[in-house]
Formats: sequence, C-alpha cells, structure tokens
Amino acid sequence: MNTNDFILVDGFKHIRHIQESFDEQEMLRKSKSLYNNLNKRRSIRDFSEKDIPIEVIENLIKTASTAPSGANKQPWTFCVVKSAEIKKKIRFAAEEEERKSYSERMSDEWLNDLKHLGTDANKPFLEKAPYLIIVFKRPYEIDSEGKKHQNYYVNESVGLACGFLISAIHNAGLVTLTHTPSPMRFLEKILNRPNNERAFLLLPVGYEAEKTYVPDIKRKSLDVVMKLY
Ligand code: IYR
Repeated sequence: MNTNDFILVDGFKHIRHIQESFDEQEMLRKSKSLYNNLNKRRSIRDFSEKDIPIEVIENLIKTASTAPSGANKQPWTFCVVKSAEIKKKIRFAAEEEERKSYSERMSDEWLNDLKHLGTDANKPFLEKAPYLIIVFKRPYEIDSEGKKHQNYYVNESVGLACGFLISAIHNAGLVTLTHTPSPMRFLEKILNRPNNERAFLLLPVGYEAEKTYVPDIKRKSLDVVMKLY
C-alpha cells in the first residue's frame, strides 16, 4: 500500500485504510478459533511467583491501548507494579478495605451470591503475582496552563481497554483476575497519581500456580445472550 495515500476532510488528514478480510470458510475458522481460545479464559486467584519479561507486560499494555475511546482521548494510565515493597503496601491496604466490605458493607444477598466462588478478604495474589497492573481512568486532562479538558465515555473506553488487556494476557498464556477492592482510593495515594486519575481496576498478572482449581461455573448459552431480529 502506498503510505502517502491520503485525503483531506475539513482540512484534517485521513489516511488510507485496508482491512484484511477472509473468505467465508477462513472467517468461520478464525472466529471459532478465537472463541475456543477465549472460552478457556478463567479468573485465577492462585499465582506462581515465576517472573515474566517486562517486554511481555509492555506488549500487553500496548495491546490494551489499541482499544477505541471517546474522541480518541485514550483516557487511561496503566501502572505496573513489580516492587515487592509497593505490592505489600497494596495488599495491606486492600485487605483492610476488603475486611470491612465482607464484614459490614456487602449485603447478605451479595455475600450469598459470592459463596460459590470461594472469595474472602485475604488477597495473597497481590504479593505473589510477579506484576500488578492498576488501571486508572482519566475523567479530564489538565493542559500546561492548568486548564481542565474533559474526556468522553470514560468508563466505556477504559472498560474496553481492560477487555483488550484481559484477552491479551490470556493469549500470552498468562492469567489474571479483575480485582476491585472497594473503595479504591488508596491505590491513588500509594502510587502517587495525579488529581485527574481514579483507580478503575487492579489486575494481577502471572503464571497460574502449579495446581489450580476454579469454581465449576458455566457461561450463559448463545440463545440467552443473543437475540436475532
Ligand atoms: N471485591 C471483593 C468482593 C467481590 C465482589 C464481586 I461482584 C466478585 O465477583 C468477587 C469478589 C473481592 O475482591 O473479594
């Protein structure tokens, strides 16, 4: 493709795009293959301490950062924690909040809904996993003159980026868990984040522990989740 091929739309440069497409048989094969692969993904709470090259983490975050976002503002920051000292601080603060959540804040119905997953306030994975990725959303930006500029569809955009990230982690043969200690403000403090960032999701990343068990739960079937009109 000639990379110099462009047009101007209202004075803005639009470059030529060519989406690679496939014949129907290949399209069927590829769509099924990705489904079969992602259908093997599980949320994992038992991690091995085995290290992962930082380049892998960088590739995972580059992949997450390809997600679409409102007005292409890319309103996210991915903080990567390898430091044992910071992981310890995060675990201590998260467990403190979680103990309050499990004992006071969560309703009986909520606790009952979680019973079959076997979760509790103890979060050893926050120290065991070789990396923690803490995703921050940026509801607004501050320019060099201190003026605020809003971002758009921030939750949707950052949620999409997290989806891409989780798929990329699974694709690399690693495991993760969408951990949402609540409230999450302690993460902003420990990581010294600027005022325009709010913690969105915490993902431990690593290999799964040698002998791992997961709850025997099922995905909803296609006829339940898809309605064809
Ligand atoms: N945030 C708590 C509780 C929790 C809530 C839901 I909804 C889950 O699907 C799993 C856990 C925790 O991390 O334990």
